[in-house]
Amino acid sequence: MRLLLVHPSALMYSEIFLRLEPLGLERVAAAARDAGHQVRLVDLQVTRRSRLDAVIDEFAPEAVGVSLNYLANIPEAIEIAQRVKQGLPDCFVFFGGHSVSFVADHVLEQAAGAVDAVVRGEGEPAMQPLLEAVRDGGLTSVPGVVTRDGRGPMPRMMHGLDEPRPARDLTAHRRRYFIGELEPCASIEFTRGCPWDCSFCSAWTFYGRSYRKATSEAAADELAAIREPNVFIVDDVAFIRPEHGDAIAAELERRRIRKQYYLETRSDVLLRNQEVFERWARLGLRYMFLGMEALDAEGLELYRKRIDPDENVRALKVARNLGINVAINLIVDPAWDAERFRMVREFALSVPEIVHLTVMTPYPGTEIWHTESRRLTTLDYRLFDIQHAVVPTGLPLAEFYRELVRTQAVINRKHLGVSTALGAARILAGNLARGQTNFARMLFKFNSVYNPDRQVADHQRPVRYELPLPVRAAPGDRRQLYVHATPTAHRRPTAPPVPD
Ligand code: B12
Ligand code: SF4
Repeated sequence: MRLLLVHPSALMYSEIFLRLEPLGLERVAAAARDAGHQVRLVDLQVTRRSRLDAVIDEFAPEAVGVSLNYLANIPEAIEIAQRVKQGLPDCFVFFGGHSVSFVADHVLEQAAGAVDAVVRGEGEPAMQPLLEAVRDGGLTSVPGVVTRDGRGPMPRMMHGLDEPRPARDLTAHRRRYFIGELEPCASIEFTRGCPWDCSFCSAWTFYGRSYRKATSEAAADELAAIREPNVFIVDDVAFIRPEHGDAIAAELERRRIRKQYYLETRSDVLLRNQEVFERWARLGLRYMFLGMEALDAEGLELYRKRIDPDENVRALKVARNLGINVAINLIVDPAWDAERFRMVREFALSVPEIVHLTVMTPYPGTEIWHTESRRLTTLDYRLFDIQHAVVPTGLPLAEFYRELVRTQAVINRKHLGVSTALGAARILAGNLARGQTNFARMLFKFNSVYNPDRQVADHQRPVRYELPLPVRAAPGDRRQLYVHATPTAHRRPTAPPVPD
């Protein structure tokens, strides 16, 4: 069967800092190819929409799958589905990915026939049975599949991560993937899932707090096959298990593989497993993203981060000593007043780290979706990108965005200040010499994208597609939030103990 897989456009507010390959979609593509299908992939993060239209016309796909990790992409995905059906009414159109797994029935209704099915959960195991069922019938017996006529059994998780290897050969324009100065940059997955349970996050509900690892041999084989000099490790929390990080490092040392790395982790994991991060710093670990989320104990408790402010401060010191650049994330509570923004600006200017701000947003699949949702001021999918306020703001909305953007601008200027610019100039010159322009564009694009008037105007746009109104979940059994069936053999098999 001819299968076309599509990743929607980048969300504007994140495109400035990074744009990365659609790793999940590449794995789905590999699973379909292993099952004998002919597969093409179009990533609209780096390809014009007109190119997608051309591929649809030339390739005449029999099935089209769209990746929906991000809620804010749902309206665009529905429009793509409509476009496909207009030209190819018999083509089977399906959606899959993180976010759509939590709102599958609703999206099928909204698409009004343009989408034939949503695949919930991990896509790899679904591809072979799904495409067989498209040809032979029996869609509603495929695990994870939801159609307007019924749904298959709950999706099951894969046992390991080693196979299939992402079909990186299907992504064109790979030079356009970057994160900060690391360009071009590929992505890799060493582990999947997270054993913690933060209240604002859906990573743990999607994977049911399970935690699976690639073998060190497979991880090293994959890294050896990656052509880019830079690699973003997509794991939710890197190196939870130090022996796993060490085993991969040992393979890389043995094979003399050297690249520059960017990863995400938690302060407590860094403090506990300093040696493994030190070893990776020697192997090329340059950047680390720490989701600190709040500066005070009260905020950390509210988000159920299970970390105290002192651990965060100590983790920053450790990272500095290791020579790793750190980006910190802080969650902006829409209730903040001007004084609170001022304090955050003061903090951001007092530390050498890069500080990112994201606005607290209840997403389907998170606990706060059920507790905060009665306060939602909008159901416009496009505003659920953690750069807009979707619950009431303490300040008038326009003033809230002015404070938010002012704070982001102060932080941005700090990093583009004279000394940084001098340091950046060397990197910039090197990247430009290699024909890499993403970092250069990032340095100059900030003011055109981050603009309070534009953010307020985003709330005034006519809304065609809205999120479903959340149902209040019964307190108690949080497993009701899980996407996959969780057989006992799969539940947190190797995760460290995390208090319930
Ligand atoms: C790596 C990552 C990124 C990377 C790379 C994104 C990319 N290009 O793919 C970067 C750093 C760029 C990023 C950015 C953002 N991210 Co992000 N990201 C992740 C993270 C940690 C892992 C995703 C990943 O690569 N996993 C590994 C691959 C193999 O799995 P996968 O992509 O999920 O794909 C599997 C399934 O989803 C499914 N699948 C996926 N696509 C398809 C398609 C079909 C047809 C089918 C059948 C199945 C299928 O099958 C795949 C294989 O099993 C997730 C959290 C998580 N654990 O999922 C958050 C997450 C997806 N991100 C999130 C957010 C909020 C963002 C940002 C908005 C943050 C910001 N401040 O701007 C931006 C927006 C980016 C954009 N689109 O412009 C949220 C999504 C919230 C939501 N409900 O919309 C998540 C869930 C994190 C969270 N804790 O809440 N992100
Ligand atoms: S530790 Fe990170 S990935 Fe895990 S639940 Fe918390 S925010 Fe999500």
